[in-house]
Amino acid sequence: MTDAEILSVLRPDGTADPAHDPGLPDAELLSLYRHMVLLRTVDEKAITLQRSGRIAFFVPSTGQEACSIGAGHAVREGDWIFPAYRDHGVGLMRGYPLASLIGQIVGHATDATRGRQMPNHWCDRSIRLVSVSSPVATQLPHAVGAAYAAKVRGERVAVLTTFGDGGTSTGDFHAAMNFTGVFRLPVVFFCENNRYAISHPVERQTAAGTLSEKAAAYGLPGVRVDGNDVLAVRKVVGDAMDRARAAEGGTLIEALTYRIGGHSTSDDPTVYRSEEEVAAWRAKDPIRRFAAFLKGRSLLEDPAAVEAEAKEEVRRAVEEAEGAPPVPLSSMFEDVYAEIPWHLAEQRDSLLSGKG
Ligand SMILES: Cc1ncc(C[n+]2csc(CCOP(=O)(O)OP(=O)(O)O)c2C)c(N)n1
Repeated sequence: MTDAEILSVLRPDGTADPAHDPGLPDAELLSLYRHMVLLRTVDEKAITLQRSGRIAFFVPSTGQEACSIGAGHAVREGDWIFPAYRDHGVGLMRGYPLASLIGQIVGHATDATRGRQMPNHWCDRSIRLVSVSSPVATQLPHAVGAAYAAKVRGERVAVLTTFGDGGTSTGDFHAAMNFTGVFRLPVVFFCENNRYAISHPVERQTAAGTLSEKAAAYGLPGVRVDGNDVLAVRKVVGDAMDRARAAEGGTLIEALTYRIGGHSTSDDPTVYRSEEEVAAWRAKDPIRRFAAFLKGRSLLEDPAAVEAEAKEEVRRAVEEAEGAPPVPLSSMFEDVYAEIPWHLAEQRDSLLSGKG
């Protein structure tokens, strides 16, 4: 991989490069920060819940908060989101309620997916947040389909889809990028290159110098951005979404970042990564970096207060989700058929009578 042209805004001295600063109002800057802290707090709590047997599984995004939150902030009402499993931050930034997010991982009655989905498989029709796909990169052709439909209907919306570096090796990536190029569709492909697909390093994933240069083969612009810089991510995703809404076609964005924790709660990353490598990326923490910028602008006085507020919000959401009753057994037979077929009705009755 080469280091060619990586766009960043936040400079080492904590100031923003005026050439690319998206120029967000103070309240929006603070909102970005709060959501990044909230996202990290969700991770910490979810890992504790999983380790103590209160949830089954979790996919953390620690280290990648600037990607999800920066990209999520560029999504407007009417746009569609087809996210990867690691991007709960996109929904959170778009207004997906924390109570729903925690409800989904706990899987009790407050879970909109009624305990049928794995944790991290969120969806919310009201904000066009389409259900997370488990198979790597299958969300890309789904996003393209939604974009094609929007184009046919003459709607001026953009479609954001997010995925990892491993996703670029799939046939779905090729088909989605090609279709988007040929039909000039409003899709923003946001690839979070966190350097690993579970244990598989990105250098073994491709022989190309960068992932963004793959865009050229499909006639799309390809952009590389510092994925630990929330303002830079906001800038490039915002520009690409604007282009999409203006019917100027799709974009591939490669955000360079790093997953600080395991791939999921079922992974032990110490067997394939060195402590030095992780420490080097910890030093580039996206939240600390943004906090330095906010402090320089006198917008953030007390980061500990923001953290305490996030902890309390998450604590309350967990309490609500765990306090909800379990999903009733009968729900297993609902939501598929408008009229339940006789053989399923028979099975349901047998189960509910306790004789099943
Ligand atoms: C088609 C398919 N193959 C394999 C898997 C198992 N799997 C789950 S996540 C993952 C790695 C994906 O890595 P990447 O796309 O880089 O995203 P990241 O997890 O790093 O965010 C794999 C191989 C899967 N879910 N789907």
